[in-house]
Amino acid sequence: MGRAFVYVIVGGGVAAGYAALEFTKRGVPPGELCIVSEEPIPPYERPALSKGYLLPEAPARLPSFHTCVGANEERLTPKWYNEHGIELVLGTRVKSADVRRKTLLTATGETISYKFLIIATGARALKLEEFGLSGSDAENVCYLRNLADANRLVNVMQSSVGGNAVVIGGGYIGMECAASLVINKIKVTMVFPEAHCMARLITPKIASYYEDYYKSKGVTFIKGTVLSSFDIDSNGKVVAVNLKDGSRLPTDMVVVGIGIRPNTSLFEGQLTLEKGGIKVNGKLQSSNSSIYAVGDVATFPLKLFGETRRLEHVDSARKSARHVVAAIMEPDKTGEFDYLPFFYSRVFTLSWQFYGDNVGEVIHFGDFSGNTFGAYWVNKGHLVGSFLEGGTKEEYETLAKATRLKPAVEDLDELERQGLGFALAA
Ligand code: FAD
Ligand code: NAD
Ligand code: ISD
Repeated sequence: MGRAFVYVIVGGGVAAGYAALEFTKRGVPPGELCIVSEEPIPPYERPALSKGYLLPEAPARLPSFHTCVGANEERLTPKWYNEHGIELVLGTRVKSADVRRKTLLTATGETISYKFLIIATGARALKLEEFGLSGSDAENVCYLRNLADANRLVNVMQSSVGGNAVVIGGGYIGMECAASLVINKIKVTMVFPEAHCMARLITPKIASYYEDYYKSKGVTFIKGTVLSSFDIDSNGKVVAVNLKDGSRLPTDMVVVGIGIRPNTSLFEGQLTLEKGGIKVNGKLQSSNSSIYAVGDVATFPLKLFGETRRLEHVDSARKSARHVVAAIMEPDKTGEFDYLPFFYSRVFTLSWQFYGDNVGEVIHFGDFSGNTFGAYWVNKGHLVGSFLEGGTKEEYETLAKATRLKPAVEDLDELERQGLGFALAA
């Protein structure tokens, strides 16, 4: 059995939702677009899962955060897809792809063929087992990638109120979940191997601000070590976390956020991969001219910095998705994807934004004993990256504009003195 479409998107996450909206804006006729997704629900704004979804009071729930509300665009409900003649094949994993025949085979045995394929399979959470550890299947060990994980985390949190949690990993998931756990009245210990939190992105000085803030909320940090094993009771629940440094942390629950792997396996051996993702050109087209890739799974040329990157953030998923649709539907009118990396987070009353690249010398500015401070990264005499905590909408916009311009920086002391003023003048 088989069906044929002009456009098929494999994966039904953030990028798929934004691509669907763009297809309709560009007038795709009904019946030409199909989205196949392992998830049983239409695309939603994944960032909500570690923020509003975990709140103890008035939590965010679907359908309120279907794409594309995160970019203040239309909310695409199942009815919307239906009205636009977009075929949603949900709860269905694609188990193999044949790029020569231009077909996908689903786990239900259906063959779906395409003229153009967009790979939007995102990424999966790394499991402890991949680091030689065990215990991921214990009933109070939680990961967070999709709605099913979020529902599980909510249930485990609700039965741990007043108790303790250990958060493994000091990256984005670790920091955002730790904040949510605190808000749910759970005492948190964070464990990670680096010297400070968010080591992939921020400086020790910025990290120290956030760690102090978290400590003021009762969070304990255990750094420079990793988990060695869990103590699991006869009911299959973790009761304590043992660390390599010899310490033992009794706990009611565990959250694990130790990074991701892009979902490339369908195409390994068929398409060129680079930096862990599907390699695409400036039109987001893979080594096969009928196949494109966007979002977390795509390694694309970052024109601004003259190198290829794979990014794991929602803005890049949204913008690459919009661009790919333009590149497919109007190839002659569409230039190369020219993206300024943008990452952000919001926890407690904190809120930061980052633009560009975090390489080169770092100049901090602002008031680290107050609420508004930031940093610039200067590489080869040019400003290439910027970070701001507690900025206004206008300040963030200014920072984004200035970072894209990569202005020359002659005097680092002067840059430090000017702080945000430098971006305003750029
Ligand atoms: P995804 O949104 O992950 O979608 C991939 C889809 O493909 C999924 O539906 C998956 O089930 C499906 N799929 C995979 N393989 C198959 C297959 N074989 N067959 C069928 N379907 C398949 N970024 C930020 O910038 N800010 C944030 O605050 C932020 N918060 C986040 C919070 C959480 C909890 C998580 C997990 C991520 C967060 N991110 C954030 C990252 C952001 O959500 C991702 O960068 C974004 O979702 C990537 O979009 P995507 O469409 O590429 O992948
Ligand atoms: P991450 O890469 O941000 O952090 C992984 C962390 O795992 C590292 O900081 C490290 O401390 C830790 N780690 C690695 N190996 C370990 C080990 N063996 N034992 C203990 N700790 C170990 O990944 P994440 O936090 O899992 O986030 C997953 C994905 O979700 C990422 O793609 C991220 O971009 C995305 N996300 C983004 C946001 C945001 O942008 N605000 C929020 C949530 C999630
Ligand atoms: O996707 C990302 C991310 O989360 C980062 O911190 O890319 C960056 C790089 O790792 C650094 O620019």
